[in-house]
Amino acid sequence: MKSKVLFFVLLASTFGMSDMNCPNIGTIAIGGSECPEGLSNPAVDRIDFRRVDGTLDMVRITGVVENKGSGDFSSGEGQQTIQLYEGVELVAQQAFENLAAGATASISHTRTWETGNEFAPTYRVLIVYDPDIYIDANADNDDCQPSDNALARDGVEIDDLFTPTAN
Ligand SMILES: [Ca+2]
Ligand SMILES: [Ca+2]
Repeated sequence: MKSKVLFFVLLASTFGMSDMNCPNIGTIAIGGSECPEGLSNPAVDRIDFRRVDGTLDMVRITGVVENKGSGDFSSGEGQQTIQLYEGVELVAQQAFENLAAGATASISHTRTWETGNEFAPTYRVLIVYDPDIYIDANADNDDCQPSDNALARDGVEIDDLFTPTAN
C-alpha cells in the first residue's frame, strides 16, 4: 500500500513537472512498481475486522490475498501458504496452490474481543513461499512483486466495531 502511495506521488509530481517544463516527456512507463504483462502477483490486499453476527463479543479477522498480476498463478502443493499472526503468535495458516489472475484467497481467525485493551495486538498477514520457488523450473509460480506479500493492521481498530455508531 505504501509503495502505491509513493508511486502515485511520484507519478503526480512527474506529470506536474512535465506540464510546466518539459511537455515532450509526458509519456512515462506507468506501472514502474507493478508487474510486466502476463506475470502473476499474489499480494495481501487487506485485513478485514468484522463482528460475528449473533454474538456480543466475537470478532473475525480476515486476511485477503489477491492475484493482482495479469497472469494466473499455478503451483504445487505445499509450496505457498498464507499466514495470519496475532502479535508474534501464528493463529491461522492456509495453504493454496492455484490463484487465477484477479482471484482471491482468504484466511480467518475468530476470537472474543474486549474493548479498551491498550495492548491490543497487531495483526499481520503474510504470503510465505518455499525458498526454492524461483528456481523450481515452474515460471507460473514466480510472484513478480515480493514487496506486497505482507500487511499489518493495528487491532485497536477492532474497538471501533463496538461503538454505537459502528453499525
Ligand atoms: Ca518458480
Ligand atoms: Ca506479490
